[in-house]
Amino acid sequence: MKTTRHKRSVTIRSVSVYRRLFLLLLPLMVVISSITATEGHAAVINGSFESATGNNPDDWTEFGNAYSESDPNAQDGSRSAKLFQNFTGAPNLTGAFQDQAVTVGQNYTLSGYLRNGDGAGGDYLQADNEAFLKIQWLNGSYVEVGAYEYAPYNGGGIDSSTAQDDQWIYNTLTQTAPAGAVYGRVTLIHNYKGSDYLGGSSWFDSVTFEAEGGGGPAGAAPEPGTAALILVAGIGLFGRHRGSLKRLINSLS
Ligand SMILES: [Ca+2]
Ligand SMILES: [Ca+2]
Repeated sequence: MKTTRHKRSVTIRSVSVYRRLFLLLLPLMVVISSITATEGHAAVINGSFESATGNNPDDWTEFGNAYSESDPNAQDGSRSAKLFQNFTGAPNLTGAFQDQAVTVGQNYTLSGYLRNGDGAGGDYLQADNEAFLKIQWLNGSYVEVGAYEYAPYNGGGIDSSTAQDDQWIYNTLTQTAPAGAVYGRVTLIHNYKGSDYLGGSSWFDSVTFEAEGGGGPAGAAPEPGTAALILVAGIGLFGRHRGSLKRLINSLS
């Protein structure tokens, strides 16, 4: 009987200790979860196209002929995205996209490097064919609420007349997430529109999508200053329970 009572007493004491430990650690858990939750929304994933299954770039959805290929002249790493026409007659589009959570009213910058030519003097864009970056704003049901194409006619992108052959050209465009936007669809476009059916490919590398100020898309990791403030607040909350913590440690010893 004595042993049973002792066991029960130990069990009740353990439950009490765990409960108190949980309450003491709660502020810290809140701090950690708030940081990890926001880190869940990273900027473009695999924006350098280094990760691929075969030639299919991971984390991107493709349409037409869009591939991740080994590229000795990659802007970053050893692979880049190569896009070219569908061979179904002009016009047709090839592309790759991925969606990132955004906040209405926040400015976002889409950037990346585009190249005309395979880096060795071949496969140049012909006629009116062009390649560019595009942001498409979507609501929670993935219906478009706005779009912006940084095509050559908007001063960016590449085509047969504006591109520096075999050179990586940096493109960047900043837009504000419009009312209703829940996602920013980061899109790479190869527009095959030459009426004379002349081809050519386009290459993309180092694509990024960031909230203005470097914070990344909505809910991205907080700025170091913000993270530090949250941590200080968490430590402060924890500090308020220092006496309780001391008593808990004493009760455990
Ligand atoms: Ca790369
Ligand atoms: Ca893919």
